[in-house]
Amino acid sequence: MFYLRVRDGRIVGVVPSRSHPISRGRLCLKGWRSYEFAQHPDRLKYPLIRTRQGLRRASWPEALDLVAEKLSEIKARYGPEAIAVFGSAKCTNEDNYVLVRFARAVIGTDHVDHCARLCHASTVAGLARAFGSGAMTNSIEEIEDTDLILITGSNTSEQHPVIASHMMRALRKGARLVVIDPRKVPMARIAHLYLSHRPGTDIAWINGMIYVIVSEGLHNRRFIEEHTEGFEEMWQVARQYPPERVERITGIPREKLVQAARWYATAPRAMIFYAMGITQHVTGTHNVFALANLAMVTGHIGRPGTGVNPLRGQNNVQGASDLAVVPRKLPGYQNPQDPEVRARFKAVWGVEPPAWPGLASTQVSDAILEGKVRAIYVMGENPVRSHPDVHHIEEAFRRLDFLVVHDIFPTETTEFAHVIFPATAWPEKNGTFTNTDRRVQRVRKAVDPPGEARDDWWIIQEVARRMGHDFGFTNEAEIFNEMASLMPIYRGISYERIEHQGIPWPCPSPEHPGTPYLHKDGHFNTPSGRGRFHPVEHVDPPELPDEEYPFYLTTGRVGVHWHTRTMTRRVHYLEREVPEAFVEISPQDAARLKVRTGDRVRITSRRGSVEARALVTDTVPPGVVFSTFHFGENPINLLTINALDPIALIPELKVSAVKLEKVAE
Ligand SMILES: Nc1nc2c(c(=O)[nH]1)N[C@H]1C(S)=C(S)[C@@H](COP(=O)(O)OP(=O)(O)OC[C@H]3O[C@@H](n4cnc5c(=O)[nH]c(N)nc54)[C@H](O)[C@@H]3O)O[C@H]1N2
Ligand SMILES: Nc1nc2c(c(=O)[nH]1)N[C@H]1C(S)=C(S)[C@@H](COP(=O)(O)OP(=O)(O)OC[C@H]3O[C@@H](n4cnc5c(=O)[nH]c(N)nc54)[C@H](O)[C@@H]3O)O[C@H]1N2
Ligand SMILES: [Mo]
Repeated sequence: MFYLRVRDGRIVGVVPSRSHPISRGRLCLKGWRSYEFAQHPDRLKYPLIRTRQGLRRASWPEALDLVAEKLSEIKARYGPEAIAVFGSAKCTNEDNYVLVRFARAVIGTDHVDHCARLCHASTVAGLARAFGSGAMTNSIEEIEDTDLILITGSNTSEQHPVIASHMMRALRKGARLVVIDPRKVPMARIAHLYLSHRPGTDIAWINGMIYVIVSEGLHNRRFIEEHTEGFEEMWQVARQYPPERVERITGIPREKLVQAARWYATAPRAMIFYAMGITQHVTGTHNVFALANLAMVTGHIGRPGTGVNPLRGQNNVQGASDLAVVPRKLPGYQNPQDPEVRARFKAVWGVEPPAWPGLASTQVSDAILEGKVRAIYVMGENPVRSHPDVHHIEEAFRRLDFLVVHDIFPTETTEFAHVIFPATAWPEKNGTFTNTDRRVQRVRKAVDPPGEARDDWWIIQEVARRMGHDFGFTNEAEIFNEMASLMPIYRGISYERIEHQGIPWPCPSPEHPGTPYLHKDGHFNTPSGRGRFHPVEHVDPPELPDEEYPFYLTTGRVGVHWHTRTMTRRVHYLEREVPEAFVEISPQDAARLKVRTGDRVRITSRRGSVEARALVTDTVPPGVVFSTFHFGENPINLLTINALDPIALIPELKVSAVKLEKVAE
């Protein structure tokens, strides 16, 4: 958390809050200067309408009228299921709540989704089934007092540097660090034990650890008996993963696997941390099940300093998920099929929310190409670069009858939009964000927005009013109160209570202090109150390297950039650090391909081709290359595969097969 220093209406600096329990006066690289993007001249300042000649400036009433008219027309002609709505993990809870009400009560569609689909959809699905709740089980404050930290599929020091600093504190107090990642990321370099595995083989090593733990009698029998169900079925599968077999599938030397298993099982307290390396696979939900199995086998859950802890992505992805910016849910993880829940929403919204199951954002492109979806309303996302298989999504977006986008900058997605609304950015907003450990906290307006930019919630409310629904909100506190009244997990939270410090949900009443860790003493939120084991088998990723495409491509991020770089490309010192698309290649492969750092290489998959500069490094093992999706002009997602996890509908962003060629300059 931090304060902004403002002089003459402009932000001139950042002061981190020392009293905040998580950040404690620390910020990541981007935190210090990222406000620069908000004052960049490229900001969208006026509503824009597309005409045959291109985009032209429009007045607010004109643009709002057009959107209301077009959406009403499409709804009348094709029904609400022809319209999809994408919310934003960059926007506040208040923005997202108004969007959810607009989608479900005004348009009447359940095709509502946001970037969590590409991110932690598998966490939410997996942990909800295993433990009854899809969030981090423990709090960041507990990290420093744990005895063992197991990190897998998370480049923590680059993507979650404030959390990494809590880990460093734990290490200084004597905790052990085990890192399991195909890439030797910075945390792997300081780990007590580092295991490098082939991308897409996580279930095998996790089952292998369970094999070692149970065969050596290191499991927690009492915890398993008293607090869980399904152990036997799970064990029947995990027992087929002895270390020799795991070594063949994953490439992890058996002694290292045994060592990791023993350390994890025998530590008095052990915490698991994971992120996209676990979730972004066609087996994403099964990967999460496997980690939940591992924690329950040892009883490392339900106490401080333990648990299964997905590191969340965007500043408000937890909040956007809580508010049901996802299909098949209502705010607060409530079931839209439940008549009692429906009645409560109807009492406030005036209409019942749709009961039919909507599409995930990753299914929308196909639905457009089949003529089922005709319009999309996007608030604060750049799907044309963040989704896999860019050719496919661009083809779909070109066919849309109508696309509305709110953003703060022109993006690859606004290029397809019929109407573009200029939104306020976070330094210009009031509201709340819910952070990765479920803490609902305030954000306050520090400066005025540029030009005629308006708050996201205001824009949606104005469209809704023109479609016959007056929400009547005059400020963010009113929105918060309505939303909290509908969500038992937020009910006890109010702006007054979080004036100085946030409160982690569940917080059911105004007297409740909030809940720093879930599943206390092994009481799970599942229907039976027990944690549920799930048997899971290793299966190969949908596309493996072969003769023609001999490399694994795994994709992700770097510390200085943010996603599709709409913001960080506009912060001078961040852009200077990494100004160009690059691809990490191992020294062995580089020697074979006669490529050196700085050479241009073409990366090609079955779906497309991009160029990038080679970066020769031992971060990647031979046979694996890594690149980021930060560079819209060299979109790595041209290469990735649009294959989905059947449960969570998250795409396989971490494994595709590619070939490399040196490009003559
Ligand atoms: N600087 C910066 N910070 C960010 C973001 C950003 O764009 N920039 N984005 C935020 C968001 S939305 C998110 S979701 C998080 C993401 O945070 P991370 O998940 O840490 O980020 P990724 O770069 O996607 O890296 C995933 C890790 O998975 C590893 N990996 C690849 N394949 C596999 C595999 O098959 N198995 C396993 N176990 N590991 C594998 C990679 O080597 C990498 O270390 O970061 C957040 N923080
Ligand atoms: N290959 C590959 N692809 C990936 C991933 C990967 O690891 N590999 N990771 C995936 C993950 S984890 C994620 S979370 C997604 C992210 O996918 P997206 O959310 O689509 O990507 P962003 O670039 O963060 O887009 C956010 C947009 O919101 C705008 N914006 C910022 N603040 C505001 C605001 O206050 N109001 C409005 N209206 N707009 C605002 C920004 O300018 C930007 O255009 O990408 C996914 N794509
Ligand atoms: Mo994410």
